[in-house]
Amino acid sequence: MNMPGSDDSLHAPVAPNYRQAEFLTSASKLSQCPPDTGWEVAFAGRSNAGKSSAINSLTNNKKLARTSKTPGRTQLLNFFTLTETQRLVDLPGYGFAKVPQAVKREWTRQLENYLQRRESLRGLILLVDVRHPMQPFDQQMLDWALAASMPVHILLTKADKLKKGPAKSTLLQVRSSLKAHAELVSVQLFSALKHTGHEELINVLNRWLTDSSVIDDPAGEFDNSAEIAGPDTA
Ligand SMILES: Nc1nc2c(ncn2[C@@H]2O[C@H](COP(=O)(O)OP(=O)(O)OP(=O)(O)O)[C@@H](O)[C@H]2O)c(=O)[nH]1
Ligand SMILES: [Mg+2]
Repeated sequence: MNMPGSDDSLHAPVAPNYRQAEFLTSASKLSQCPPDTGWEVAFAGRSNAGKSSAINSLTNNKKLARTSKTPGRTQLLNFFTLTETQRLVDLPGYGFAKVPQAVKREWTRQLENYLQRRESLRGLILLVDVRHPMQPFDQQMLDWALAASMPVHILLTKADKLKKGPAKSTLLQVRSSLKAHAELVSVQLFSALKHTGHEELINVLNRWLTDSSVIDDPAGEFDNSAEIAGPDTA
């Protein structure tokens, strides 16, 4: 066990250079994930929403995360290192169609496991197709995150598919519908194809990936699963 102050991972890191992202490992369940320390942000969303494309656009590396026209391309949790203590995670999409029910159920279970137990997870980037905003699955993910006090930043993706006016009005509509949760939830337009929306996204990622609040825990044992379990574990 690390003594407070004796471990570099207990010091808040500086904002990373996203272009230095490198593939670390894939996991099909929580036990296969890399050590749960440091700062991690996960990209979630329906299958085909553009999670892998967004990571590639952000890191300026077309080959980093595998993308596909076929929904369900990303079937594992894929981890990318930014620095020794900061990571991005490409999650499998939910709502994928062409896999057997049993496989679907197992993926959903592993995804939930990850979201509820991963202590280094600092926030969720939720990708939603701007043409079909906030479908039931998206709402479910958002509800889970809110219940867990997990910050969520919504990317309305494929913004290039709409004209500026309709894209902007979708943004305002979604933002207004989530006004009550403004402390935890933010929304922006994004296009991996046109590489637009990077600055706004990077601002959010930098904030989460350099969040020092966890370091204030004197024992260095901050546990965000406690927030999910309830106040009696605090
Ligand atoms: N026009 C446009 N197409 C996009 C954009 N982002 C992704 N796509 C396309 O959408 C499809 C799905 O993209 P992926 O990045 O593989 O989606 P994903 O969310 O990782 O999908 P799964 O791994 O199946 O969950 C691909 O054909 C991409 O080229 C975008 O911003 N604009
Ligand atoms: Mg993918």
